[in-house]
Amino acid sequence: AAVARRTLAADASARAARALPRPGSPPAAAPRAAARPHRTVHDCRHGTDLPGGKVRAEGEEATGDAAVNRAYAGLGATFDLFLNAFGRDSIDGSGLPLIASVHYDRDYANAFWNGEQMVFGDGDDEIFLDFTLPVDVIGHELAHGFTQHTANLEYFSQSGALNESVSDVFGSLVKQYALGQSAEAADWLIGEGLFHPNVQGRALRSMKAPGTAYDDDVLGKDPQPAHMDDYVRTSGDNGGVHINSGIPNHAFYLAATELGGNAWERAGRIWYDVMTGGTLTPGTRFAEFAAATVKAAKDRYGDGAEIQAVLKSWAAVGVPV
Ligand code: ASN
Ligand code: ZN
Repeated sequence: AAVARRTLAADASARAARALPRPGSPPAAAPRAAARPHRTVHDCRHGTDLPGGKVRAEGEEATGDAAVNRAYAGLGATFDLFLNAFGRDSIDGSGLPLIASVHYDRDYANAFWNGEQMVFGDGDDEIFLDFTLPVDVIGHELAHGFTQHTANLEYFSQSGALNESVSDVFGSLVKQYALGQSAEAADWLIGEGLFHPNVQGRALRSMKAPGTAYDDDVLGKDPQPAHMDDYVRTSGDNGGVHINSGIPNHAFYLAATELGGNAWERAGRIWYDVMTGGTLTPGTRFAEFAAATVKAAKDRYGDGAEIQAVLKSWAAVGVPV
């Protein structure tokens, strides 16, 4: 049966190779058009119907609404990172149109990827400002789409914390790439500028120093660990996906700063290779992910500084490789 299948496949491809171009199709040697984003921003006008009314499409000029324009720019910044740093055409690798809705609901203090698009609230104006403000938050939400189209890490427990961490990694890289910042110059914060001035804190999370992003009377203290010894076992937050992401977040930070230079070039490429390499499963846990980064570092860079940096980083956060 296997032989027969191969023969059939060979026949089919030979037929395809002999096929004449259809009238109107471009000549075979024509260069492919450069990939470009296909963005659409919608306005929910404080309702919850998605996507809401279209207010800005690709190529249209800025509107009078800063949230719309920030979302549009953030989609572009994320598209640019994936294309220019990794050669990926949009988050699915096939030019997926990028859709965002702003002004979702009233006093909505979050942003999310719903499987098809991004959604941003205006914040509650007591703790959170507008969720389109930090470009890394836009990158974070879109990176959930990237994960959905690649490793599809299950949003629970360790695989969920990896899903969250991958969104923080690529969200932070979107910001670093947009600002042209090296690993040394980057703040490694997620959601800097999102808190209301009343809040005692700089950001939602810190990849450089998990657990120190905020310490506030109302919010309490940033609960993120930076080491497996402090892994938080909880039934809340899908098993602490936004908490324990501090551990792989910190490993990425350590690898990127150990290597130095632009984080998207080597550390980012290794993490990208892991996500797109086809070896992860939805249930992948920290140790398996760490082993995959070691293999990816070796496959791409051989026995050099990269694999050493990756090994050292996972050891520093207590994940065995
Ligand atoms: N903003 C959150 C996130 O992207 C929403 C959520 O909990 N899924 O992680
Ligand atoms: Zn997330």
